[in-house]
Amino acid sequence: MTFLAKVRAQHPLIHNITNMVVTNFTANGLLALGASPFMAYAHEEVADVAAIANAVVLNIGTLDPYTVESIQRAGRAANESGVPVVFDPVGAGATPYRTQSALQIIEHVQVDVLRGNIAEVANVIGESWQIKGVDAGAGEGNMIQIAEQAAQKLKCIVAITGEKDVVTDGQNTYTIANSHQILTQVTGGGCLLSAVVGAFIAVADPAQAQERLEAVTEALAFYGIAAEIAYEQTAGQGTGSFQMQFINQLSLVTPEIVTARAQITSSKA
Ligand code: ATP
Ligand code: TZP
Ligand code: MG
Ligand code: MG
Repeated sequence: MTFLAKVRAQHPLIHNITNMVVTNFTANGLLALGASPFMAYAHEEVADVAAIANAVVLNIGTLDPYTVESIQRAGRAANESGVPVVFDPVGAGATPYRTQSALQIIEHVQVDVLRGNIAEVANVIGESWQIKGVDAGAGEGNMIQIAEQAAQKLKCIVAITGEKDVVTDGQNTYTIANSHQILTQVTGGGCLLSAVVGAFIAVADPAQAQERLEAVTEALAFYGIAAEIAYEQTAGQGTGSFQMQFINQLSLVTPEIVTARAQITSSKA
């Protein structure tokens, strides 16, 4: 059974601590996929929610001290209960506060998947890379190298997205060519992807590291294929129509379509 089929059969509960820009888009995207979104931030309940979730997705898009504390409490509770944690370090490198908060989170929480654009991931591991707000700018270096370096340093799976996406555990690396550039013109394209990665890793066997890596890779291929089909169906109509059709495709793309369209290549570090 593919991970997509398992998500649709199991409806994993995804605890999101995310940003105020993408909250509704994230919840609707997860519902379309077949997962159950749950947004919960209060210090009084985040540990309890994380412990009963099937994955926890942490995002610093509109961070403040209260949310950073919520993220750390949820992350630690997830670690204690063996619940997988996805971290999206939105805008790391854009301001010292954002970078320091991202570093503080990875110091206190064992992250299972780090998902970001190349600038965010580079800044999290102390490599400089230009970032304009939440969007990656120019930098020196190779996407695969930075991803592998980050995975080895943080001992987790790293997914860097851009024109192509890279997923690696520091040893085995997959490059995914599915996607469409129009996704970058819809806010939350990356944040929802991080939540979708949470839904896919939620249904992978935690004892099987390779299975987790494959689940994250399938999540990115599935998401890119949904974007490709949504674009094919709304070409010329603008980003609003694309956004609506993209949510539709998250519910309509089947495992068979993923198998037929996936463009995945593998390499070794
Ligand atoms: P940023 O804030 O820089 O936009 P992000 O966190 O939103 O980053 P992206 O890198 O935009 O994340 O990735 C979100 C989705 O958009 C991924 O599925 C990725 O494959 C796709 N994507 C990003 N850039 C491109 C591109 N130039 N061409 C095609 N697809 C892209
Ligand atoms: N500002 C702070 S968070 C955010 C914006 C615009 C959303 C970023 O979403 P994404 O998925 O990284 O494009
Ligand atoms: Mg984007
Ligand atoms: Mg982002």
